Amino acid sequence: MTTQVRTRSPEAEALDLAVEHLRGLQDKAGWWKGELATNVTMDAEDLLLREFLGVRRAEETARAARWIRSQQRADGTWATFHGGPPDLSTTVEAWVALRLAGDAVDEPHMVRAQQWVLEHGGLESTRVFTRIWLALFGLWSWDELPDMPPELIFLPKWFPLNIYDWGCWARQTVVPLTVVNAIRPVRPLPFGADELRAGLPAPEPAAPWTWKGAFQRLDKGLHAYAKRPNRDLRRRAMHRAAEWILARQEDDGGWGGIQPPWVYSLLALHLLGYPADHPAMVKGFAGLDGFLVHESTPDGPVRRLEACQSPVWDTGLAVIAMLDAGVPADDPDLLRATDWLLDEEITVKGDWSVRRPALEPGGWAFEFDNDYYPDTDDTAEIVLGLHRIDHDDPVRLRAAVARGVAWTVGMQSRDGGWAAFDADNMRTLATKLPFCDFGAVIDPPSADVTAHVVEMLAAVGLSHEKPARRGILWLLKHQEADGSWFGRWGANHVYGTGAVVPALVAAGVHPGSRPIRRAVDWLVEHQNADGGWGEDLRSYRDPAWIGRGDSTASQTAWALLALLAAGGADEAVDRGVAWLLATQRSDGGWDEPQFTGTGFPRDFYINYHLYRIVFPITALGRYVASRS
Ligand code: R04
Repeated sequence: MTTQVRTRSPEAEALDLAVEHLRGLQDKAGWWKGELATNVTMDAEDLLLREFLGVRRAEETARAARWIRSQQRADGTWATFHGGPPDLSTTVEAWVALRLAGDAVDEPHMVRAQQWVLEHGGLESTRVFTRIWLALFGLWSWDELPDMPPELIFLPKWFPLNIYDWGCWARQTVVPLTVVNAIRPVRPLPFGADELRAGLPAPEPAAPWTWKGAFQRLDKGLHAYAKRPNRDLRRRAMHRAAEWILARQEDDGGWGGIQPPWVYSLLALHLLGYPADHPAMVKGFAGLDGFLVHESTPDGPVRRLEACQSPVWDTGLAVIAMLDAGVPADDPDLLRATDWLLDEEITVKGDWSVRRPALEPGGWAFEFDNDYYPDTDDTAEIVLGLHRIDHDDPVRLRAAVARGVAWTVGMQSRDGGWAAFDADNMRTLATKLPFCDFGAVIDPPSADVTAHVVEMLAAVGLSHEKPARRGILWLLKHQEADGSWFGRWGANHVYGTGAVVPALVAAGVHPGSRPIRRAVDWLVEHQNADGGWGEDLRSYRDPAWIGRGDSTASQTAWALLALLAAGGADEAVDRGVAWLLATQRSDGGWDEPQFTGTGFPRDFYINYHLYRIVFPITALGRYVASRS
């Protein structure tokens, strides 16, 4: 008789290796933070800001320019995501930044960019933000930009287009830009940008009975008013805007923890006369430096700017991943993460309280220091992790979890869904403004966020209460005709479906029910021949790409999370897991050049560098647990 030695499965081995890799990425203070990569408009605008303020230095210019050049493709263009189509506004901003760095118009890489821009509409066809940057240097006329007056800040919170009808990121961007726009500064450069003008005539105005046409006519009126505004009203509006901006500066010196409001707020304060040594300005610039990533390359050192940082989000996802991998609930690394997260709890009111004045603060934000903008998505993930932790101060932990849950419940929108940062932020009027030609401008409920919240409510035993039930109904109502769910903050239907199915099952929806089976069928139909899943970001603009794209580690994991929660589809699951094992690197991680995070559908995308490790660990962990 022979004794059987039970060897560990290859899946369990892969999981261990991945967990060790993840442990190695944790900061001593307890948090995880992967780089949040976006596109070169961050770096171009950084150089333009410093040029405008007269503080641009040669060495940082050289490093940023080196990075921008390294991202140019063979056709001379820049994209907004890895492998994406050329983007006109990004290419124009990169070209101007490289001119600033001293690249000559007739160097081959500049000619290629210029040629492509001219063939695709020129400066005239770029987004409003790009043309604002050009106007600051006299490369575009302020007269040919949509007007946005600072008096906007006086609109009461019930009036259409008031700033609290805008998504928090758009609100924080537009308030400082109204100040810039009222001052219309021009600081000429030693070069022009006429090389990029295609000579196109201004587009025909839209018909007056459409929203677009009506707003174009309103814009004409605003331009006329801007020439002779009521001086007293304007002065008070500028003063109010400055106060509003200063009241929202965070401890890290930034605004909302994201680059555009940060940069435009510094610009506005500067134009309002705040000197470079004013504490708000000093703090603002120092904090922005914390968003720089430095790297050495064969061509020399580079620097690039993160649009935003994700420590709370990444730490929450890493905690969940470790727990799903079977790491004990009192593991020292998990306890360090827990202590750090407990200290990050939001204890003050923010802009969200304008729509929910009676609601007590609680929950978590995305970043180190953005206390005025907690979000329900982060709060849901943090609670999903924390409530499973075996902490030596369980009273403190349970109280923080309870406050997070209560805050999130209070943030439910009136249609039963949840949005990320605000409740009831679904008036679409702002989206029709000529000024708003880029990104999302409002923050309505989405399937991915609602799913995370429903999953959290189920985890803390509240799935039978009214908020969760309304959330479940919201999700069922928003299932797409093909059986999937849309992904607002991750790419795309694979993310949405990967979030919703586990949430619905956790909340008690029967795995054999029709909505779940239709979602499973959709995932199985969209599995790649290699066993993985992938969905290209082009899917936001072109439905032909929905559910299609090269397999990636994070998207394969999302699909697996749904299939494992639903049960069945064993063959698809095994092939997906096999893909993860086959593509794992020897150090336990995965490569993922593809962007699988969404800032704004169609316009702004994110490569979260930790997604490639945390989601495969969660998926492998749940797989191993389900098969043992
Ligand atoms: C993944 C879900 C967590 N949570 C979303 C957080 C996303 C963090 O990354 C960004 C958020 C951003 N907001 N607004 C911008 C932005 C960029 C990010 C933004 C970008 C360009 C311009 C204006 C704003 F990287 Br112009 C909220 C739900």
